[in-house]
Amino acid sequence: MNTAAKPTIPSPAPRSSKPEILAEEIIERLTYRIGKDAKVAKPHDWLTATILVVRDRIIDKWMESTRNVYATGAKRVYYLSLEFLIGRLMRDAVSNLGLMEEVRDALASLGVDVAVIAGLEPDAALGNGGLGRLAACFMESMATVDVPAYGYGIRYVHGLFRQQMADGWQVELPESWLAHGNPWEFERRESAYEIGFGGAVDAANSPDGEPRYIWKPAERVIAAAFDTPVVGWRGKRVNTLRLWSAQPIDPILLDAFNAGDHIGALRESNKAESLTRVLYPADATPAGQELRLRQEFFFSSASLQDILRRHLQQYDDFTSLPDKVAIQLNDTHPAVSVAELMRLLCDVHGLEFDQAWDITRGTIAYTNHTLLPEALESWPVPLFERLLPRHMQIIYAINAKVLLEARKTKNFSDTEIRSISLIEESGSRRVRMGNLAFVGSHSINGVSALHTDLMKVTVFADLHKLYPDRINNKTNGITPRRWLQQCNPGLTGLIREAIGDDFLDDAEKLRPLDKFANDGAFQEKFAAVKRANKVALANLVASRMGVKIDPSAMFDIQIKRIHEYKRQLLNVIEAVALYDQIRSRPELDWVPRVKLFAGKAAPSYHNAKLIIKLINDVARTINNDPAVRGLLKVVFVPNYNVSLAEVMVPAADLSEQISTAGMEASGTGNMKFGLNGALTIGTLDGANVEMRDNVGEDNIKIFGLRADEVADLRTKGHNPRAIIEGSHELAQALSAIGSGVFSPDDRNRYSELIDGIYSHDWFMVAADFDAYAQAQREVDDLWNDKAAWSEKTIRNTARMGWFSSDRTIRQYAKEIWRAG
Ligand code: B1N
Repeated sequence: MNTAAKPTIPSPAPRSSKPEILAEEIIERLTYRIGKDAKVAKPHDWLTATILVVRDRIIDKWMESTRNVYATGAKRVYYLSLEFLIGRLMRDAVSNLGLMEEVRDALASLGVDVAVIAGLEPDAALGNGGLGRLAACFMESMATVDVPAYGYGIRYVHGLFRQQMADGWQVELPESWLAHGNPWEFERRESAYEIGFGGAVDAANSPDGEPRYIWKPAERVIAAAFDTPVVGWRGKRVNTLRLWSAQPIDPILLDAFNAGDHIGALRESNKAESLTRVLYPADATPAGQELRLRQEFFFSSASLQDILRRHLQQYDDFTSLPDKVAIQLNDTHPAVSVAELMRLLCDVHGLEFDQAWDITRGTIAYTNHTLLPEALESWPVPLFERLLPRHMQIIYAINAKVLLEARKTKNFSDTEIRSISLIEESGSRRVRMGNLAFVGSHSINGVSALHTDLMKVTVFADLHKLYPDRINNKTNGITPRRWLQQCNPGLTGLIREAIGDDFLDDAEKLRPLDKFANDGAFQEKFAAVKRANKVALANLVASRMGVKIDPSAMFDIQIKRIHEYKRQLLNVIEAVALYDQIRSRPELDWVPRVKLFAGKAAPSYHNAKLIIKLINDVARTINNDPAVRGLLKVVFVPNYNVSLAEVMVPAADLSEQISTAGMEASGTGNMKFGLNGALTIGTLDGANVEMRDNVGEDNIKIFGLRADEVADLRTKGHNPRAIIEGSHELAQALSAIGSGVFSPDDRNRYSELIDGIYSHDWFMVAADFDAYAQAQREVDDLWNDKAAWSEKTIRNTARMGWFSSDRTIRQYAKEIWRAG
């Protein structure tokens, strides 16, 4: 042992933020880290050099944040998510550090345009949609409201596919966000864990006579950590996003290689690396393959081993785990954590089952994001048993305990027992991950008030009866830094002029803007900002697609994953109906509209891909018809991602949030549009309900069936054919689409899609059509009253502050985590 006194190591001097110093450092990184002469540096080199300089300004805070948690013994929050849809990071980091102008000036002095290099940063798409983007907003808000937190996920080499259009059809191309390296991340070679799969379980008797079980996996891989710092607003706190990458235990089998089997020598290595190679492109659609379960276990096990190691190092035993650690499961994707935490506590650290169970439930909490039955994860028992034999045993043991409790304390009937069991017994036997997550958690939350209420009476009705105080609501939110300040600097500037800066630190302080809603001069400025944002979007559409759109038309936008329940189909059918009307009543005063769509379809989701093709077919026909005289345009913007949303959201006049009531758990795009001063047309679904409560019913256009009415119609049955026959407009639009008016090259292309509406209309497209079309015409009338329109949109911005993810995170911290 080294007994010599440790030398005092001085801390590095704080970094200056003067533009001259920043410029000097950028040149120094360019030269010594990237090895490029400024004369020949490419825009990408400037970007990397700039990120390295910005990153340095984060590191001191990062270390300080970490040291503080150790020193104070504060509780740590771990957010386990298979998806983090973070998008670009530079503007976010620079803006949160308050260095926007300095960095711009520094780069300008070097002849570099910050906007140009910022546009080169890859959009990190390690997620599909709302669930992944929520995780990213939460990371930023946890740093902002000073919650010590780690995000844990997977470092996919290929994020969500790039979407291209080929003759109006979606084509998926691989996305390689790491192609130019990733200057934000730090590889942590010391934080690596072994993850096992398969094999068998050995039983042995411990000294106290209790049986002990030891899992002997047949396969093992290494989970290696890559850390990205996450800076909160005003650089207050810096948390860590830790993403796991799979690596082989033996990078190359030399015996095989030397024997001439060069491919076989790399087999293990390829197999390991394939684990974290791609993100599953499923969004509320099933992703039931073995590799997916392997990914789920891989990142859950690595994260839990890391959490327990850190805890043990600081606190020496596990009884304090629930007091010092909160683990939040983002949906059921990490639900195997319940069994893995039990295994680590019992088999590896020697705790008794019952004690481990109390600790597990005290530590873990679960967020549910969907009620769609097809999206609820379950795994075939034989697969689970083969891949995770010890976990299967533990799940049976947990099941026995819970079912016994239900029989004894609540007298549950056989039907109730069947519905709460962790094993689905009808048909082929399957492990129900939702039930596992539920029983292993002290808190189960939904993501909007309506969704939480529905959870209690649908999927989790019987579990809710057994544990009536576990289900709670945490309505989603969005970070106002990215979704107002950064994506809409024009509006941010205007608000600051009007009401000062308080709202920058607390979005609910947008409220004083309400006073300006009727102020004519302010209305004009507000409209001018919107117009500038529309011009920017029009330029993007022109340069990317060669389509001209008129910024003085109403921009009516629906951007989100393509899914039947989200009803892009309803929107495009209404466009067809409007097209008919414009042609048959050309003398009327039609409001010029541009209907913009964007979104990706799961590659295996046939109807979703067909809907994309339909939008493009309809767009081609309408946009090329001189009879429309430019009064209606339809545009499908390809490759929707976070960066595209940052341009489209600020440019929207009308936000389409039109899901079949009861099916969209919350939605978060709805909030982004409202905050940026768009009017919402929507159903009473998900968080739309709370948006109406906040902005007031005069400032949102609600239409259509409510969730309970949808449920009623579905049980009683409705007659879509009769509805269609009773609606001339709808009948005509459906018949045009179904008979091939928009697809002369393949007249039957849409016949099945349209038949679905006639025969069952599961998503209530026919049932809601008339109400939707009428609501759209009312929106037209409002548009014609410029002052009324302005007033409503200003009130939306003023009253959306509650939907800040800072509010959401404070509620999680207080009511679930008891942390921060
Ligand atoms: O989560 C969002 C909500 O705002 C949306 O309403 C909801 O649809 C979305 C399996 C999902 N629910 N379920 C998923 C994603 C990937 C996957 O493989 C399911 N995404 C949602 C945030 O709460």
